[in-house]
Amino acid sequence: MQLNHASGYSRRLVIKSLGVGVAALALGLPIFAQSATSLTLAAGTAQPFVLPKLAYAYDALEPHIDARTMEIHHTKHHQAYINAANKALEARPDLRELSGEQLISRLDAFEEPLRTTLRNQLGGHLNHSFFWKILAPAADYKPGALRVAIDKEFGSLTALQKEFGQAATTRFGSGWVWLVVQDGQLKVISTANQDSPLMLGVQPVIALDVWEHAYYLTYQNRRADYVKAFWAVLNWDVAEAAYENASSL
Ligand code: MN3
Repeated sequence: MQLNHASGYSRRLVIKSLGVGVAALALGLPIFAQSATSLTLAAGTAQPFVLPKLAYAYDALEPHIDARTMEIHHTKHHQAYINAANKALEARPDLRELSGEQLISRLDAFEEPLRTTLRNQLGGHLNHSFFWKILAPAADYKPGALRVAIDKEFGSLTALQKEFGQAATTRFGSGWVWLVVQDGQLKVISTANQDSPLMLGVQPVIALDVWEHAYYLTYQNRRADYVKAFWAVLNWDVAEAAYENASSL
């Protein structure tokens, strides 16, 4: 949809068009949560955006992801995305009631440079918010419907890990690798920079940040080793919940 962004009237149109899409935006994840029937926003996705607290200590993922990396990644990198997204939206009180998920899912409705700023900075905020939740100290999990679906659709967890690792190591430069649900099917995709799977209309189940800042202190250039280590700190309970929500849409 191309809108004339110079007039206040068109800005009201943007809100109206976004509002109509609310029911379709049932992004039922803990972080991407947006009730299909309510405008109540999940913590952290309402404006102004705030840095979510982690459910574990910075050193809780060692030796797989070191404490210093976690602290810098969370307090510096993620905070910077939040600050930039909030700054860009300061001048747009007409968009204040929209959640991060609503904004990122409708980027085409916005003019430049706002569109690119939201893509990069709000994308960074939402991606990292999901990433912190999908991580956890090593623990025993009870395999659920997601693990059954992985076996069915990929053949085995090992086969998924191989495909995921392939996507992670071949993503040139900075980006993310995702296990998503698309049309009811599990699929491995990667996105460049801070592009969100919500921009593609697909729901994330598992996410891995493959920017160098996510692993460089411990792994330097060894991205493949970081990707392997990731599976030891994956929170399968959250992944199962994300899968269940994505599958119910
Ligand atoms: Mn990052």
